[in-house]
Amino acid sequence: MAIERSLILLKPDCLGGNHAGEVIGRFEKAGFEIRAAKLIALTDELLKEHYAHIADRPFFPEIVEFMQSLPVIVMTLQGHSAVERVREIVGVTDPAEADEGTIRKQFGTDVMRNVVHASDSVENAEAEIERFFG
Ligand code: FUP
Repeated sequence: MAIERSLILLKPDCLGGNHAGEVIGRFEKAGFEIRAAKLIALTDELLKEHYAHIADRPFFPEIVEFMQSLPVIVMTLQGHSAVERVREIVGVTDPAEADEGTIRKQFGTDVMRNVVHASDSVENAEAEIERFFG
């Protein structure tokens, strides 16, 4: 098992719902180490880069509005197979389809208000960490 890093965003519904402590606790209990963390307001430019793969979809303006509705916490987690294991803990994109016990199942509202972002590959994780932390 390789030691990997994953880039996590605690989205506005996470902070707005006062779930940040519990969500971070899930990651800590699973054995991940927090290597970096900060509270930021997401700019249009950052969102366009981060969501480049969905920037031309009709729902993108709504995502921008939501993601800018409150600050987000951006953090880097490190541990064994972090990319895959963090996404297991988070659950699939749509909370309604997420497994019982996952973060999105427990705290998510809908496909947009799904609590957290977590990197989907080692390559994307490294690019996202560079984007948010330089
Ligand atoms: P994920 O990797 O699980 O964050 O999912 P995606 O990269 O596919 O989607 C990015 C964000 O777009 C998700 F957080 C939710 C949002 N989204 C919608 O709001 N509607 C959709 O139909 C698909 C995605």
